[in-house]
Amino acid sequence: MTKKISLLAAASIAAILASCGGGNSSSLTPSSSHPTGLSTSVATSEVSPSSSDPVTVSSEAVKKVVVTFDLNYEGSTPVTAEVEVGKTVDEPSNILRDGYGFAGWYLEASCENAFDFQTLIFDDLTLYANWLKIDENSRTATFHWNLAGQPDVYQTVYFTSGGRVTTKPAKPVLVGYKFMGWYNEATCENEWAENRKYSDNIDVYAKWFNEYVFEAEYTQLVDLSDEDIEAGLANEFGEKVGHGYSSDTYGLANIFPGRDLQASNGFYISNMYYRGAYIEFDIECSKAITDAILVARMTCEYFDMTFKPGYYDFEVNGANLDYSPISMSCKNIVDAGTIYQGLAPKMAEGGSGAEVPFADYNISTHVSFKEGKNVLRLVTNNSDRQDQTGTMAAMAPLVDCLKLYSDAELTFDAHEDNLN
Ligand SMILES: [Ca+2]
Repeated sequence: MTKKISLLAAASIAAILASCGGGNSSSLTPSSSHPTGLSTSVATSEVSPSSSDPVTVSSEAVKKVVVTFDLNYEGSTPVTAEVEVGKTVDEPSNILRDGYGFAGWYLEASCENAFDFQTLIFDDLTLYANWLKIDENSRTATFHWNLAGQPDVYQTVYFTSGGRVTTKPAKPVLVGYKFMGWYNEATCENEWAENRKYSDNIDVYAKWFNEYVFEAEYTQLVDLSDEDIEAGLANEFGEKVGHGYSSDTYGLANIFPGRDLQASNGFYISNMYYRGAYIEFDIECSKAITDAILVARMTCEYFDMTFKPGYYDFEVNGANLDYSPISMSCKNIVDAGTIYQGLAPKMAEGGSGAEVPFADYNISTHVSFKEGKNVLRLVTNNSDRQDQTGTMAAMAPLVDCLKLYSDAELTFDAHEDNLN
């Protein structure tokens, strides 16, 4: 029996070790360390009253603190995890006790204040397991992944009949998806009321949106329409016109490398510095939707810039999206030990050429697409010429990519030949 509990402790430590590197406990994936149902399982092993010495794992690489997981019952063996200062700790899996259901980690042995695993840890910390004795009043809340390709159960927790579900699993995270909350049914129509009291076992289902990343450098830059040529948006060869600082650019020359700016896919589109300039994303949608989430990854060049509807537009099938003003700042950009104010380092006297890294900006949570083909355009709609910016005739962001979230299937007509 002693051997069995030792193996259990070792497994927990291995799970902690396996997840310590990233320092982000919220990334629960269906890997071998995933806590699917494990942290709430009922142990069949007996508990050994043997050594109570914590098992500590050492590393000298970076400053670390120790989180001790005290199982909080007589004879239990605590496990510990080393965490980089300022990071989160992962919740250990497979926490077992005979006759009890695991009911979460608390800040004190009396289990009054639940620990939030999103908390950044700066000092040594001890957490205490809470347990619910399994009896005729015990009920289970089963949280389901509710996503094809994933296991059925994400986590099961115990609660007392007539009470609230006091132990809630950490928010599930999965690359390529966005978790949208817990729902009462697999079809995700009614949001789960987590503060309600329940008398019977319940099932709760995760709602997911697919994540799509559409790169600006894969939008159409050549073979533009005669209409665009006549409007001066493309040259006589059908290449998209860009206005740069000192000269015009055409077609694929509007693509710039941006690895240093943390550009998705390593490239972005610039030079849309004149009224009417646009970047168009042609998107096929599997069904009519009204609740897609749109995030634009952008940055500013040369100057602080503020964008708002009517000045720089996000146009879906001809209608402008309403969005809250977005301010981008070149201030406080640190490069080679210098803090630059007002102008990007590439413009400041003695500047090194460094620019402002790309960032994600929330545009809308209510984007409507129709079934079939949709056109999403980013349109420069101002003529704010800045004195120092050469031939540039408007304010516009550098555009890296769009991120769209929806339960529909979205297909981007990507011109991947642009980078060949
Ligand atoms: Ca990009």
